Amino acid sequence: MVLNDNISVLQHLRSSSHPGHILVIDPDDQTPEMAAKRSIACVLAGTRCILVGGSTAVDGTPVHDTVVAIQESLELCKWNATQDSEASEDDWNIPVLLFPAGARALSPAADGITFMTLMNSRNLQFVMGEQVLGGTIVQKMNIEPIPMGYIVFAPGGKVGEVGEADLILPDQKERCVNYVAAAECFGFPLIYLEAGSGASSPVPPEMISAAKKVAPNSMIVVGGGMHNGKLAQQSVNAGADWIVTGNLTEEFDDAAELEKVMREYIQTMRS
Ligand code: 1GP
Repeated sequence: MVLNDNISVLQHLRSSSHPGHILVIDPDDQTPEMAAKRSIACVLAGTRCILVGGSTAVDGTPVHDTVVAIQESLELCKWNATQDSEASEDDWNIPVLLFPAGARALSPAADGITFMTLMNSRNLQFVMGEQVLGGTIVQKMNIEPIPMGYIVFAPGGKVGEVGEADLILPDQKERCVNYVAAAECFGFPLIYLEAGSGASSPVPPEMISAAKKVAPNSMIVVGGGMHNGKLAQQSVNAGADWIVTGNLTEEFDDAAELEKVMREYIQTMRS
């Protein structure tokens, strides 16, 4: 699967300027129309990738409808850009990736999928079970798998609970390093350090910097509880390549207001 004529999703992620911003859309929390509206506002603010999924979205239908709505809106913006000499079409080549809870929450309308293993789950189903069910489906759907090591930190939230994660606690830096080093040895291009959506505290910066040190070839993705640009900036300073935001964007139904908030967020994150 290619994003445009010759760029794969992974190439897009690698060649985007870092730190970059990723929006996560939970189809359980919003209509496809609202998801599309929020996605466009965030892309205008500087978001360079959109993930669709959540820890409870197990049925494919809301996921598929949401992916289709986002793709249609991006296509429309891209077409508009071709009519405007000052706008760039490329700015609208934004990958829409599945961020699935399991093998059923998939859609062929996506550009790719974070093909992940929840490395610190106690349940093998999340480490390798869903993946064995989903691999064939992903190949048939012809969506690009982006291999990802997914590691859940305290407090962990819903994903920690549903994914039965043996959470990494704030004083367990060595465990963090061991998981991340293993992820690097597997060759995962993405390693996602997750504190859980809406977490009261994000992944500690010292964990991120320790992770970055042992995984120089991977992109470090950090998400969960970064509800302002300052928190995102701390993660970036510690070594995060990508910052993921979900909850915050759901506070805004007005596109112009969301664009303004996210523009400031991304600017602060990069400053
Ligand atoms: C969830 O890490 C993401 O998987 C985003 O977290 O909703 O707290 O921004 P928030």
